[in-house]
Amino acid sequence: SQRAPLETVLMVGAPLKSPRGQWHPPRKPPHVGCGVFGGCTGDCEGPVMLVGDSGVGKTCLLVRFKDGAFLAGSFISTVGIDFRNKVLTVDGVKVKLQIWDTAGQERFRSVTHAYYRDAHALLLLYDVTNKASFDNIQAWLTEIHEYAQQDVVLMLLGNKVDSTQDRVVKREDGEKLAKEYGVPFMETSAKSGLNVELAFTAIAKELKHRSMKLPNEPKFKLHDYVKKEVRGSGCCRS
Ligand SMILES: Nc1nc2c(ncn2[C@@H]2O[C@H](COP(=O)(O)OP(=O)(O)OP(=O)(O)O)[C@@H](O)[C@H]2O)c(=O)[nH]1
Ligand SMILES: [Mg+2]
Repeated sequence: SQRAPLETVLMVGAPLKSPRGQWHPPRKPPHVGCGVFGGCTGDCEGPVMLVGDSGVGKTCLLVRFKDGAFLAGSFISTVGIDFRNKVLTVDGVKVKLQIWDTAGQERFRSVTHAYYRDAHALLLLYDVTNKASFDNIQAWLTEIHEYAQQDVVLMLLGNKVDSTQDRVVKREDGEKLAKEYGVPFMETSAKSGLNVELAFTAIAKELKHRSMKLPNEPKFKLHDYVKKEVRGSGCCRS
């Protein structure tokens, strides 16, 4: 039978506060391979977690990747966290990615904190039409440093590059920030689909490589791969 498109774990209206007034994180999904949240069994990679300010396009990026569609219309802010799986083929091998779509709103921050530790990869997003979302990247990186595993795979994404008229963050600014922190970077559009598949494929390749640990295979270099494969949004980049 078909699953509902959004496997919302924390339902709207569910009590978010414990009697003591503290945030009540939803129960974590079982670790990769347990098969409860969408049938990931065996060679499942991830979890890959999407983080960044509210409205930067995390859910839309995931929907574009998962279903090849753009969620136009009114903005439905994520409550708590959503989980989705997607199978993709990496170097001829089928890889199941488990993806966690977090809520960017401040009031869910402690929910997000509870999930960092189990994430194998993080896609950190800002919105190129929203300067504040870009300025907040440093704070997100501080948080990631505090809560995530030290060897977590991290990538910075500047989303909504289709909105050329409203762009306020230049590609060079994103590149500079990413370089400063030593993380791979690309610009994306959930609307046009630019680089969406690539972002997840790059992560999947890195995770697959790490999990297989083949001694004779040359090390996969995420930075180099992204640099080689990334496409620009402008008219004149090749
Ligand atoms: N033009 C354009 N709009 C986008 C793009 N991605 C998302 N949007 C719009 O931005 C708004 C927010 O998108 P969401 O994906 O729901 O944002 P989010 O990051 O999941 O927000 P939270 O769930 O609150 O954390 C929606 O109105 C989307 O239609 C994009 O690539 N281009
Ligand atoms: Mg969302």
